[in-house]
Amino acid sequence: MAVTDIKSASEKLLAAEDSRTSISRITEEWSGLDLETAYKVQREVISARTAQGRKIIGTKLGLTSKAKQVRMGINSPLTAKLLDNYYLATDTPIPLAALIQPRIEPEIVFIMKQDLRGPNVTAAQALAAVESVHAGFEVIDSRFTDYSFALPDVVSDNASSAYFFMGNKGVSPADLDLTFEAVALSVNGKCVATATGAAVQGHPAEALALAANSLAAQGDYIRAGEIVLTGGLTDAIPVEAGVQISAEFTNLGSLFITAE
Ligand code: 0L1
Ligand code: MG
Repeated sequence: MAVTDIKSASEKLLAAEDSRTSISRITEEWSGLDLETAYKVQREVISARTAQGRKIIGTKLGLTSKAKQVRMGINSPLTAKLLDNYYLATDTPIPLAALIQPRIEPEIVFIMKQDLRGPNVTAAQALAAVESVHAGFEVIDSRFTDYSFALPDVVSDNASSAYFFMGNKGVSPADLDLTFEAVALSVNGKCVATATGAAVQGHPAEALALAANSLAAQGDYIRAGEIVLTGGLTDAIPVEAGVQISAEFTNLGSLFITAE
């Protein structure tokens, strides 16, 4: 299928996800795909999923930390949508058969108590709109072979979204200093990376403000009740069958996840 416009790009991404078959960069075939158009492709992908019955339950940020930006070779954060079928309870193993090349990354997650509309939202205003803060894990699964993409590709691909987990423990943002909230990421009991909330744009509330301000440019906003993933705190690690992965936070609790 030749990719020349928003419709054909979205159809190629949907087919890749449905058939669990990776594809080459859209920007290789469609060099004119700019960032603004890429967000239109993302919206087309999400519209196709909502037409199939999926519901939008939140927003996610990607590439908000240096660790992620360096790994992916892209130094600009992006936003994407969370659909209801991305959510997994923490006792559910990651379903590898549904995925192409899964990786997992620990995240700080917000549940919103108020709408947040850009432009010009500050981090303080963003944090004041948060109901509770949770430990999280995001499972990403780029539809592009070997995660080889440019910014317009990964924006079109809804920021590699696949699944996410969230801890039950919710802490009021007033009771935390998220700059210093630390996480230890471990694989089979061995710590492989650590980070603090400062890794995410200096403070996860800065990432939240960034999301509200960039959504405003698309005529969109963050709604009360939505879940917001603020972006991987560390580099993402590959997920294999039988692995045990944990994210232990200072105050947000711990998540222990397996895959099969
Ligand atoms: O595939 C990717 O790494 C892009 C999505 C980034 C997710 C994140 O930084 O949280
Ligand atoms: Mg992420």
